[in-house]
Amino acid sequence: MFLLLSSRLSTMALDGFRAAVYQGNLTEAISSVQGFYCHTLNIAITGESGSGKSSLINTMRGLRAGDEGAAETGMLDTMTEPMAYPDLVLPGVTLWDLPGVGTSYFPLNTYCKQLNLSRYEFFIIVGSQRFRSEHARLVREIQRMGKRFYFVRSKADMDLDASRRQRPSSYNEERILQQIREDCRRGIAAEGVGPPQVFVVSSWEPNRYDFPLLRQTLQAELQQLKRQAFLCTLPDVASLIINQKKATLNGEIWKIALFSFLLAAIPVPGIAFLCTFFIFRKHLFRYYSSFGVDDRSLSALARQVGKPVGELTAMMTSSGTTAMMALKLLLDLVGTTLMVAEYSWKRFPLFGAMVSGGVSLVTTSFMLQKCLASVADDTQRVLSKALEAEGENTM
Ligand SMILES: Nc1nc2c(ncn2[C@@H]2O[C@H](COP(=O)(O)OP(=O)(O)O)[C@@H](O)[C@H]2O)c(=O)[nH]1
Ligand SMILES: [Mg+2]
Repeated sequence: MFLLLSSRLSTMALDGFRAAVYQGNLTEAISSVQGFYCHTLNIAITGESGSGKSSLINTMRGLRAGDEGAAETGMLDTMTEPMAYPDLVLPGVTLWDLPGVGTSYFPLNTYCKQLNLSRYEFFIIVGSQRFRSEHARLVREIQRMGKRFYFVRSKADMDLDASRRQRPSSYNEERILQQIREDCRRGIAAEGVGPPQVFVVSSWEPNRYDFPLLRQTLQAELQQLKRQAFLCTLPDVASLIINQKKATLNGEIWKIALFSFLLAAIPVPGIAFLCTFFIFRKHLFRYYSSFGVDDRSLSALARQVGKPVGELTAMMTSSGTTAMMALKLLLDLVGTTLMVAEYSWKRFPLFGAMVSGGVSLVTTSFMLQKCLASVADDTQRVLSKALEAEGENTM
């Protein structure tokens, strides 16, 4: 009952979010989904083949290899499809046992695409040796998707055993564990992730090393992870609405272009240039404010998500490209208008006016379409950044 009620509320929140994005009120869009989260969390257990992914899943579920319902483990990796295992303690959590990275079926370069990693909300990277390029690649990919992960360094018992045999006199368990943690943290930090969450475990000894901490941390962070998972779905929801709005505004461009045609057809040299310039400028600002990415709206949004406004304005790439494009097109327009004025207006005023108006019509409509597209892209980037910041606020 609780889940049903909550999912109905989530649907209402999503409707509010969509409406606010359509109205260009991004602060309202974020407010409308405050307090909502996903009810399920799909955790992908990934890493190289043989690193102990399946064994970790079994241990997390309180099972041993060979128990009924346990994941298959062993020396051979014949897995070609991800397998789902519900967590037996944490509500709504599914652990996905993924095939190993870097095998002949799943080479490093195509692994993320082949397994469509974007469908998982959270990741546990399992590595059984030193931090390697495969791990770095996974870290980068997860980061690129704006998602989070834990790094689990497995088979701690083997490292400790080897160390004990090699240097029995200077053997110090905590020091070795710390060295392993440091190696992993360094590797992850080199990919620009901080602070890395690293757990050194042995699936054969679930009560020792960092295994209890891994379970406690996941349990403690579960609500936040579900909230972040929910926020991660919103850019796609927004994308549909932003495209819808772009299509509507695109459909109106011909009217504006026609207006600019009529004005530019007035047989006074230079008028086409001025008309196109002012019409373009007026509508560009209208696009910024109607999508909610004008200066005032961006400041309000930055305040709401607790980020410096510069982080949001950095997402706005349209201003630069639009200005350059406008300048070039306007210069072309001035040239054409002057030429038309020189050769046609004096002798064939009607022809001159038509050419001048036509150039203005084409230029206005081309520029507005381009600007609209880049303002829409900016909106998508700004909103994604704001949602990411909102996700960080829940941490
Ligand atoms: N000593 C030790 N061996 C482990 C541990 N975890 C897994 N293994 C062994 O490593 C091999 C591969 O494990 P598996 O879970 O199948 O790896 P996967 O391919 O990543 O799923 C198996 O023979 C496991 O018994 C561990 O924590 N300690
Ligand atoms: Mg396996």
